[in-house]
Amino acid sequence: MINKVRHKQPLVHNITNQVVVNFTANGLYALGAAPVMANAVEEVADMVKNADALSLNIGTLTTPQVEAMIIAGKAANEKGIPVVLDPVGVGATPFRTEAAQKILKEVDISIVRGNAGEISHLAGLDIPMKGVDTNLKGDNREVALKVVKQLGLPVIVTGKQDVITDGKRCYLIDNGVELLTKVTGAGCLLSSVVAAFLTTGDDLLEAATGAVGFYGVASEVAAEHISGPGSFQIALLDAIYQLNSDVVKDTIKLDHIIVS
Ligand code: ATP
Ligand code: TZP
Ligand code: MG
Ligand code: MG
Repeated sequence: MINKVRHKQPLVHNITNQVVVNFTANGLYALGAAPVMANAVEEVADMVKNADALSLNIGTLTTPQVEAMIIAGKAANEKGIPVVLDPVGVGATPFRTEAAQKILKEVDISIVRGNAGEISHLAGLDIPMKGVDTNLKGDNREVALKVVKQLGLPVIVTGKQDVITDGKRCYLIDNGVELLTKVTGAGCLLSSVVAAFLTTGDDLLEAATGAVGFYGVASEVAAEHISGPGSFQIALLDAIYQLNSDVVKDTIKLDHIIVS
């Protein structure tokens, strides 16, 4: 899949938060994809016409941005390109929660990616949030399987263990390093990497799992020769750029369960 992404160089249209715009664009370039950031309600539908995937991220949401996401999402649905939703901090405020629900109602989302707290909130479970982070500890698999039923669409729950499920199949990935939680945008970039992988034409759940596994292995490579979060952030971009499929195959810690 990574070779397909690098060959295709898909254009990923991101409507994302102010914190991670630059990191997300650089991460997509490092991956071999092409980023574009466009937020204006006047242009998002036109931008989607050129895009291969759409990544929606509610991290620093405003009312016009919600409107732009819905316009872009509908245009993406019409075109038949994948749409990823990262519900950053959903549950932290009523505005975010209502906006996320509205986007889910109006747009056909291909897959949602978030931490366990965010994903739980989307499904109406009341989990304490600390800003955009969650203190929720426990089994991500349990959360994912509960939530996927309620939401009725595929989910990626990330954390120490990553769970990718559509309610029938469930992939578990145990790669990744804790330093990812000390770099802002590590999750947001992953959501856009998932969007890029969904353009390969592979089975959606397998493509999403490929993206999450690739990213986890890249983070492990990046963590090998760094001194802290600053150099790790740069090393992660370099690892995403350099990582080849053989290393991913040798390093990925992947498990697969059939749910039903
Ligand atoms: P948050 O908003 O809580 O920081 P996030 O949106 O940044 O969440 P994460 O859940 O941190 O997203 O996932 C981003 C990446 O970090 C994923 O690849 C995940 O596997 C990895 N990750 C998160 N926590 C850990 C951990 N404790 N150990 C190893 N990898 C982790
Ligand atoms: N505040 C609003 S959006 C954002 C912060 C800190 C970035 C969140 O990034 P991630 O990838 O969820 O850690
Ligand atoms: Mg994070
Ligand atoms: Mg996040």
